[in-house]
Amino acid sequence: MPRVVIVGDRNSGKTTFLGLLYAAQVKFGSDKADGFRFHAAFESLDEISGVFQRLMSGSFPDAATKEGIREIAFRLSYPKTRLGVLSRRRSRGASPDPSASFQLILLRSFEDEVARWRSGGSVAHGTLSGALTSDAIVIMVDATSLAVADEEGELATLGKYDEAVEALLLAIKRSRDQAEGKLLYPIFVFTKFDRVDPKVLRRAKLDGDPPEVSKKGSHADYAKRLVDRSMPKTMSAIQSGGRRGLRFGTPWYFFSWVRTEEPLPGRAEKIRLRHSGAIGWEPDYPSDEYLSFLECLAGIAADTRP
Ligand SMILES: Nc1nc2c(ncn2[C@@H]2O[C@H](COP(=O)(O)OP(=O)(O)OP(=O)(O)O)[C@@H](O)[C@H]2O)c(=O)[nH]1
Ligand SMILES: [Mg+2]
Repeated sequence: MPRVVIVGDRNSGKTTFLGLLYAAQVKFGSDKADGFRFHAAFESLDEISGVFQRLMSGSFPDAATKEGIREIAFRLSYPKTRLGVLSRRRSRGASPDPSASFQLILLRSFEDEVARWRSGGSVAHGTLSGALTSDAIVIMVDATSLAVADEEGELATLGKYDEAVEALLLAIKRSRDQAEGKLLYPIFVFTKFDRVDPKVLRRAKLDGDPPEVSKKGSHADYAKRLVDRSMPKTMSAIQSGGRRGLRFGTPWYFFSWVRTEEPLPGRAEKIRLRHSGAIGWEPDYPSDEYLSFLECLAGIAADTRP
């Protein structure tokens, strides 16, 4: 079962992302015409369905529901036709399996953990150790933390977070230097992209909205331009070669967001709901991005199958 580790800063939108991922699975799993099947095999089903219910009624995760989620296992089956990613791989001889299981592991207080480990602790103990044996690493980038460095300058780097992710990637590489022909897949997810500073996009010469996820090349280019500038150390760790041992795959990129209502003074921020055929009402979010994310995991499952 592929292990997918999620890293992100505190309050970066991790739980909301997982809740929306769940919502996308429910949406496509319940739409018969689509034939996309999701089997709820969550170990933390209570928590994730609690987050899901809040999102569906227009609220962000609360402190109680967001504490619980650490590890989520899920099983996904899908019709062969939907998965372009898979059919490409299948032609290279991988045996088609119409379903795949995943384990999503959320590393909590990621920066604290990295700091503790770098000041003398060991990465093999504590929650970071889960990352050492992962098949893919999901790197959350909070779009609201992207900023322009100065009037004429480039985008600012994400400093400490960039260094923390770089350190983790290099540690994973070191710990698996005997692995021959092994790939670790980096996946960047921009969260809260509805709140990205328009100045940042203008400075990077990007349109106000990312291209649709179906336009693979331009979608990736758009994201890469932001990641290259904000996470330079992480990117060079990913590109660092070496003839032996673990290598990093070409990164994948996704965008996560929900639209919110105009904030009312003194009230918690509300998610904007939209009408949806299958379910009634749902958050206003880019479900294609989450579906593609799941397809990406399915592709990784096909590649990592022993
Ligand atoms: N506008 C907007 N706000 C978001 C989005 N995602 C998260 N937020 C805001 O960010 C807050 C934190 O989101 P969570 O998903 O709980 O973040 P987290 O990373 O799980 O937080 P911790 O578990 O506490 O580290 C939410 O309460 C929202 O206010 C988004 O897509 N759009
Ligand atoms: Mg959380």
